[in-house]
Amino acid sequence: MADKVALITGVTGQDGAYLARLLLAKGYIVHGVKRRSSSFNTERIDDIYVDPHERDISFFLHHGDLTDATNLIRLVQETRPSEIYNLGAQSHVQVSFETPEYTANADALGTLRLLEAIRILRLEKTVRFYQASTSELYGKTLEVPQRETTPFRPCSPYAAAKLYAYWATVNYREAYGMFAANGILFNHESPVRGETFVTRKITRAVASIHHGRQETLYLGNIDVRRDWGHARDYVEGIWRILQHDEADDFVLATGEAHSVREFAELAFAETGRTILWQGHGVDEIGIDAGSGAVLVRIDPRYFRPAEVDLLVGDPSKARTRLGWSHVTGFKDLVAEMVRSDLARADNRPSGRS
Ligand code: NDP
Ligand code: GDR
Repeated sequence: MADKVALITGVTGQDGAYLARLLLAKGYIVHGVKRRSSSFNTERIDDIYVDPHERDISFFLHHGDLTDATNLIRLVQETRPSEIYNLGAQSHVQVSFETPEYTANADALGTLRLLEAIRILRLEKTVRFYQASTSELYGKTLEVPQRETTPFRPCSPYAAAKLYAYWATVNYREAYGMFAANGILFNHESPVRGETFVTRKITRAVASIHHGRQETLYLGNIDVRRDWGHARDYVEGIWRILQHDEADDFVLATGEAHSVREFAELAFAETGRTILWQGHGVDEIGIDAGSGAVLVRIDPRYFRPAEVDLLVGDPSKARTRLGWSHVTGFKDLVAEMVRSDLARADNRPSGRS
């Protein structure tokens, strides 16, 4: 197993950080691609980074960007990976409505550039390629739960870009015999989830309010339902997808849906708080704010131009063919995220989308 070499785009993100750890623990040499940034963006992987002057290093970082084709070709050429995990993306659905062209460039064309890099270097028979596809592809589909055969119906620039990447991956598999596989992953979270995704925004607010640094939390649509799992479990599934004997596409999900409202209520309950919901069409629940209840206001600024109401996955194929299923359930996920944010001393107020 000594010769397994992985190249991970998006290594500084939530999944990249969990996957790099998993692969290092399995004995891989891991090359991660990080973007140039004017401030540090490696917080999630600082503890596994080793000074390049040390000996016997297995984790390397390289500057790169999915919008830069020559850079990607050079990185693949220099690192000679046996497995490429394309996790890099502009991954925020709401932000994609504001930056649709950039999102298409990084998420759709970025995937194509990486696939082409493999082909240009004639590595299509030696490299295994993983594409970070998403339940957002299902968008407004009416089929519940969603599985690998469910028709896609994307409804954001992010999902449309990821749809292109999904089909490019399938096409390179069919056209060039490349081991190229999609993981269609439903929402997965963790204590290092990006701070502007709703789960982390809520758990950070629980901590800020508990420590007296914030009074009110503002949220958008709280009735949408998602299938939330833990990133730790999902990176194990990602790895298994590339170890399978044939390249294929797999849904990774828990099979359970919960609303944003439920997530928030459970999270605040961790610190013994109830919620007084206010604003924009929510039924104001008749409790006295003076009783220790937390004020959560609905703010239309967080509504999306088009919304996905319900996503819940059927992970049967991954269970039967990969032996994968989630370990951490919804309640434990919420509790772990709240505990982690309570323990962080540096919580700033949680206000952004
Ligand atoms: P994050 O937003 O936490 O991480 C995204 C990563 O991509 C970061 O490392 C980011 O760098 C990097 N990145 C952004 N733009 C570029 C670019 N132009 N070139 C190179 N790298 C770039 O996402 P997650 O870890 O949560 O998700 C990983 C992947 O899985 C993404 O592709 C996402 O769309 C997809 N996905 C995620 C799901 C989830 O629930 N988490 C579910 C389904 C799919 P920087 O740190 O500098 O911003
Ligand atoms: P999502 O995650 O769009 O599913 O994409 P996000 O946590 O941003 O939103 C989930 C749902 O919560 C609603 N919502 C809010 N969302 C945010 N961010 N902020 C709010 O204040 C708020 N209030 C309500 C949203 O409208 C939405 O319905 C994530 C990303 O990781 C993608 O990259 C990935 O592909 C999908 O999950 C699966």
